Amino acid sequence: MNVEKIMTDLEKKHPGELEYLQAVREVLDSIEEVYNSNPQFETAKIIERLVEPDRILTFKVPWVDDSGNVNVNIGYRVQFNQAIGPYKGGLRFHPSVNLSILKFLGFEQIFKNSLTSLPMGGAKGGSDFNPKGKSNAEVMRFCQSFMLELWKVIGPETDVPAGDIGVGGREIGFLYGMYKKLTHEHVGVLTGKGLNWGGSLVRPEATGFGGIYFVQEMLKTKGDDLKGKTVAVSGFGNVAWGAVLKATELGAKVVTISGPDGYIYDPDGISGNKIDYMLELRSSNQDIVKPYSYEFPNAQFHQGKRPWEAKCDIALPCATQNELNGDDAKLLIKNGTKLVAEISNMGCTPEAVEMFIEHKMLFAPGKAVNAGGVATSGLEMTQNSMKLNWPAKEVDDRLHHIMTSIHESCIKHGKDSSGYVNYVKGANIAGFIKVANAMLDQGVI
Ligand code: 2IT
Repeated sequence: MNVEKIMTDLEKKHPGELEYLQAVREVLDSIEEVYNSNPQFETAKIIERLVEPDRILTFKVPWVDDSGNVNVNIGYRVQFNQAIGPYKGGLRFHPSVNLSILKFLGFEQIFKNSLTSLPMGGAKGGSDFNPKGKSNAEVMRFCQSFMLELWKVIGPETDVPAGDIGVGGREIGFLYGMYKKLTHEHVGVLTGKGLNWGGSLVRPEATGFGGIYFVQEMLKTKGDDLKGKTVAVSGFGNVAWGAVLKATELGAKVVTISGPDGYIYDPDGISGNKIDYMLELRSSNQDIVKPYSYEFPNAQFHQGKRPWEAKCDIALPCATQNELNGDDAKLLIKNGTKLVAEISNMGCTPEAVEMFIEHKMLFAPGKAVNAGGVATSGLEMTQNSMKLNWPAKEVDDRLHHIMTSIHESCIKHGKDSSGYVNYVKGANIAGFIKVANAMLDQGVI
């Protein structure tokens, strides 16, 4: 494989799809050596087949708002790869959504899902619809219209969507209701379902909890743990909430959360009822974090700034892609941060990642750190197939075990001769090998 040639060809075919090209380059750089020492991959053109999605569905989503106005959004499903299981991955509803973003997320999902050790292929979907500021009825009408197209290409053994940014329990409920009406079937076609109708305990917490379990393993390699550590978190949604909850439970002090409007610095730590307040903030239907500083006056609100300027031992991006850039990385390094783990998808820019690795910091990528979310979706699918519900402890124990084994895979494939663990390389190689071998076994399809 010649990485530069593949990238040049892809840039020609998909000009301007920056996030997608960024995600592909990171994987190619990581796997180049392994790929080229296994000529059977080149013969079968595994990489050329892997970087293009199996198919992309785009569709129109017309809906009527509460004032009677007709609105039109775009809906997408990118079915990327199904070598090791049915397509699986979230739906993102956010005004920034475009094909490049969904292709990057779908591509990453292939390797992430492979790392979980569960049989799930990679996919992603969503819409440029913004649920913030919309009424429940508007969100319902949008979701129903979205599912009127999506239902044709999904199914419990075909493609199992879930939530992502802007898609939580409420949206999954409306989507599921319409799917059921259209198909006359009550099946596990979506994950993140309500507990009364097929959902799994611990799924809401799973991405954040899994991320913190992974961080624990990273710290363990240095004989360290979370007790007494100062942690900076970005975002204030579902992922940030789960991470703050578990980090605090394990004795860390979380001092920041953030929104599009700026970040909160709480010198006393975000714990107890302040964590519950994050849920309130989220359901307030506004995309701002500032009200936290009215509710808890000891906390400061920093308008228009990102949390990476706060002094911390551990930084956890929990919001969206490329939310931590080279300048932020410099600040963190200057302030003595020892560990950065992406709980968001591709939270750091390539410049930032390069700096962390150059400085031999503990750094791990989203596809390993945040895999607990989709892993627990996989456990929800298992429970749906058995028509059984596991108790919370069973789900949490399995999640913990999966995160520990993903960490082991990263060490196995990412440790260099000096003993430094390159988690980016480790995660990409471990995720890739399994998918590539499955593709070899199954022929050119
Ligand atoms: O990025 C992700 O892994 C998710 N949004 C969760 C996907 C899933 O299918 O649970």
